[in-house]
Amino acid sequence: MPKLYHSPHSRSSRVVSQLMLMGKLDAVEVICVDIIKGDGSGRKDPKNAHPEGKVPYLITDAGETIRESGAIMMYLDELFGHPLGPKPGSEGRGSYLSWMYYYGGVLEPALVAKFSNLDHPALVSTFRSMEEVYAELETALAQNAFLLGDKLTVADLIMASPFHWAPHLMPEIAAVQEWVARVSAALDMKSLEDFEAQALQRLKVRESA
Ligand SMILES: N[C@@H](CCC(=O)N[C@@H](CS)C(=O)NCC(=O)O)C(=O)O
Repeated sequence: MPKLYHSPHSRSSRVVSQLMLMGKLDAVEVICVDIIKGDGSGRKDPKNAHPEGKVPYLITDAGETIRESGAIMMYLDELFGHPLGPKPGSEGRGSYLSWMYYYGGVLEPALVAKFSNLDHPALVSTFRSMEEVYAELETALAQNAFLLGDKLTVADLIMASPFHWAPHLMPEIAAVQEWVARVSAALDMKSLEDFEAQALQRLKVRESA
């Protein structure tokens, strides 16, 4: 069984949401670990196999390790028969790959620059800014309910995720706001919250042991 290293209310939560949506949460061993949070609290958990103590991190059945949310999410979609993404060679695959890489290569750096108030020409010339990300999303969603058309894919899960944990970064663009709401509605937020509460509890019990 693949092992997923997860910390509640973090970037690995979207992987848990994906597994829930695919009905495959029981097919992966979720190992809950502590991480160092943005405010400096927490710790680098010795139980976490990630070399830098980050989450998510996946170890496959063959013992191969996978880092980076996008890679893990695409791997899990493939492993379980592509329920949430186009298969290699099928229509939409190029767009899907573009969004998955755009997330890690553009959205994340632009997002971190924005919430850290970093404004350096090298950042903008290399990654562009959240304004361009918002414009890309608006264009993609002008005619479609989801990024690849009328079906939700892993690309929606990863691209919408920052607006779930940082709603203040949501642009005043109706098409984007409605899309984020559609992605939230497709996810089982209540089950995710219950799962996260139990994970937090397990971590607390471990800490006090
Ligand atoms: N680009 C990575 C980022 C992973 C990441 O930074 N995760 C945070 C949790 S939201 C973390 O583990 N932080 C702990 C640390 O930096 O030590 C991905 O998306 O997988």
